[in-house]
Amino acid sequence: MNCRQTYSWLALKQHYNEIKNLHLRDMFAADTVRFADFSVEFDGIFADFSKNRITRETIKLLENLAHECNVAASAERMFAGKKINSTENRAVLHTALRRAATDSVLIDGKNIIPEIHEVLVRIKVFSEEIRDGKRRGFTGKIFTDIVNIGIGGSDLGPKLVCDALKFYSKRNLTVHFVSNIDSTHLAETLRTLNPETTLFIVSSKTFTTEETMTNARSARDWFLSSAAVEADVQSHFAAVSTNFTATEQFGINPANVFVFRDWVGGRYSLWSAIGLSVALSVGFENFSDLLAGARAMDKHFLEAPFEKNIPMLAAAIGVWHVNFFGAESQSVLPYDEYLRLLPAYLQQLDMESNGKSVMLQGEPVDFHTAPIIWGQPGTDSQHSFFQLLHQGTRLIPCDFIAVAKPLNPIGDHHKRLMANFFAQTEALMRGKTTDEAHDELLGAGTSTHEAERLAPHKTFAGNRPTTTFLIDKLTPYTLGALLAMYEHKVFVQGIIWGINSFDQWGVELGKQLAKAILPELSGEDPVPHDCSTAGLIALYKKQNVRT
Ligand code: G6Q
Repeated sequence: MNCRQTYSWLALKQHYNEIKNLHLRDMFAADTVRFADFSVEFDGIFADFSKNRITRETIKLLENLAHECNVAASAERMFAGKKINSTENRAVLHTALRRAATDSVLIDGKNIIPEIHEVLVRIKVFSEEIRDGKRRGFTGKIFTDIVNIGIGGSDLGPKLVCDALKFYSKRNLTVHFVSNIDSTHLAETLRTLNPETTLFIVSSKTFTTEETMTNARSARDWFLSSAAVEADVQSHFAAVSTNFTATEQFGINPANVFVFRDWVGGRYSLWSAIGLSVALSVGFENFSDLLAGARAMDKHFLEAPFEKNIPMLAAAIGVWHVNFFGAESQSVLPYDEYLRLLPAYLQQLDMESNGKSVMLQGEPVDFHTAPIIWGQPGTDSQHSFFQLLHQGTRLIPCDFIAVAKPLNPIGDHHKRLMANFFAQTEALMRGKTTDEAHDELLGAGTSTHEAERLAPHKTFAGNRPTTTFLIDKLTPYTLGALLAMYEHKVFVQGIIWGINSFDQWGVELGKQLAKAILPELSGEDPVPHDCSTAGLIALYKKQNVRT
């Protein structure tokens, strides 16, 4: 069903016209319980939605929309393993990866939970043996460096989590991530590493991805160019994949292969064996806590009433911004250095999932879907693009994320960080009127003429929507809950928009063309191109002569 044809969409349209000119400043002034009414506390994550341009009526209408679009029933179908990824005829079961061992989820009549837990036990044993120095390199030395070779979903999730949980990591075991096919990425990573103490994890769902396989082969060459012999590859390479045959062909010892299944999408795979690097870095207990946090969020998502359901509200308010206020982008602003990779991770999660223009039955959408996700950590970003957030011409809803208990307290740094955090959402909400700017200038001794000239430049329209997530403490558990929250937010939006959030056909065309161009770069006859592409290829071939 097209969401635009629902009763609630029409009602929301009318409601938008009624409230679009309300200013958040006035809404707060008139309603002292706004904060209490539009915020939700869940297990160490506090979400404040009150600084969005919503009223109680908005929430009611959005709830009706979710209801008319069958969001709750669709969520149950996903959790139950129905094949909701219709273009690939696959179930979507990243949530099963964090279920308890006693649970049961059936695919084609088979319970998949026992296999998930068998793999978890293997991850536990393997990661503990490496961390404890029981498993060593070919010369008997303890491993000091792990290199995860993977890209997209096989990189962004574990990279984010390893970085975010660095506080909990084993400091004498460094995890590196190599993703780009640009050889600089591999070369700069390996430059200081010792082959005797380096373990490679080749992470690829398909084990055919060009970037990953090219990097994996070059890493093996690098390893073999030391004193190692072919048989030593067995103790220095592990793999995470759904393609057991290909890992074997590559020469990886089956005992070092950790499997997952095709019902886990790449960008949803950090909970699977793709999290092996996480378990190596922070230990299996912490990896389990990450899963537990996500599991708790799954329960909250399935059970909490709409008006107290964090992912539902985040999703519905996001739809409200995109489809009614015409917001083109959404900024993610973590005020915690450990969460600096969150915007990049969410770019893939959100834009690869919902960057679609075709509905489930193949008809084109006649409304906007995923916003452009972007962001950087605060306070750094305050000194760059915040100008546009405050005074630019576009409406950019922002997620502000901070942690109440700092992991590395030094002096009053955290208070200063948080003062900025609170000030920014207040400023974006309130703004500053021209009169206020004018009076302020006069108060500072500026002449009347000068105050009039400068006041428009110092005016802030305000009324810019923000959602605040205040995390009690950054732990594996709260991180797991936060990431699962975003997964469900993306899911709900995909259901409302009637698109398939779990395929990614849009990345295929470029891959196909690259395959055709590659032989041409090595001297084979050119394939037909437009004159721009042909001209650029010819120029590159001329310039790329090795000196
Ligand atoms: C994610 C995508 C994509 C994928 C990479 C890597 O949802 O499917 O980012 O993760 O293309 O794929 P492999 O894991 O198969 O190498």
